[in-house]
Amino acid sequence: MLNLTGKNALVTGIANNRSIAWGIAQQLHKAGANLGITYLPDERGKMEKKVAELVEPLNPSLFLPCNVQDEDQIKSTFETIREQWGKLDILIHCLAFASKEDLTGDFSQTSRSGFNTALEISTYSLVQLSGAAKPLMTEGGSIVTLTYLGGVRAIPNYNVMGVAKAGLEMSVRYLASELGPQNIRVNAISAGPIRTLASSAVGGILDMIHHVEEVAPLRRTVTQLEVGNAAAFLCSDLSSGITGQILYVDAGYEIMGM
Ligand code: NAD
Ligand code: 0WE
Repeated sequence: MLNLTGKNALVTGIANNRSIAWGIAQQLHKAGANLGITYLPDERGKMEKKVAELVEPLNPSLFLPCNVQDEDQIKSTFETIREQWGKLDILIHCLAFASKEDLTGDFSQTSRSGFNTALEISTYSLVQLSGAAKPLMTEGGSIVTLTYLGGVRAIPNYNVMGVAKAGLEMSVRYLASELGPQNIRVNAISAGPIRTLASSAVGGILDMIHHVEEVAPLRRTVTQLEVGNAAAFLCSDLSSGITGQILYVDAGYEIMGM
């Protein structure tokens, strides 16, 4: 059965109690995993305090700042894992960012810097974190990232994030191909729209959610905990034959043509 005891899991992307990464961390904890949590530090340390209070019940044995735009923070995160844990089994990549002005209006007007930022934070970070995790996954491992249908179809206003997710999904395949011989599996969960800090900042997200509630086979949206359950599955031996895949956790929305 689903059992992650003895597994060391690094979870990125928790900002608050609505984060998808929070749903994932709770389900990995429930399955018995030992957790390390990273957060995006700010100048005043507000995020550190907020996330620390939130995750306290999950007893993380590591709690570290990790801005993926900062090479040194990534280095020291994995250095600490090497010293404290010795090996890593699970990496959850659950972060994305594009500048707000690039998530509305004409895609053709995306600035060079906006394009670069979105792909650096949302796409390259998976490659970078996986490369850092590789030498620590000495007993095999599982890497899971979060993607969205807007990386496969043109969804209004998703714009540069769609390009970033297309790159992310292809990165999953190349990483799976490279890391498979070391028994490291790499998969993505394509989640349906969920109200989180990132999505709530997007105009029209409620209309999109209502559309999914009308059209998706299950006639509802999905929850962070449902995504967390799928992630726990992809991190466990129950999915030992699965790598390089995009698993839709979207109440079935993706299959519909109308
Ligand atoms: P969220 O705002 O809770 O999470 C986004 C996280 O990215 C935050 O924790 C933030 O701190 C982190 N982040 C941003 N820039 C960073 C940086 N430079 N370094 C480190 N961390 C950084 O929102 P969410 O909706 O839970 O998003 C998590 C993932 O799920 C993203 O990849 C998103 O694209 C994906 N996703 C979201 C939805 C949705 O509808 N909410 C649907 C499908 C996929
Ligand atoms: O991947 C996402 C959210 C990504 C995101 C959201 C923001 C808003 C705040 C990345 N960067 C930022 N930057 C900000 O300043 N989702 C899948 C949720 C989402 O975002 C959309 C969606 C959906 C769904 C944007 C446009 C249209 C639909």
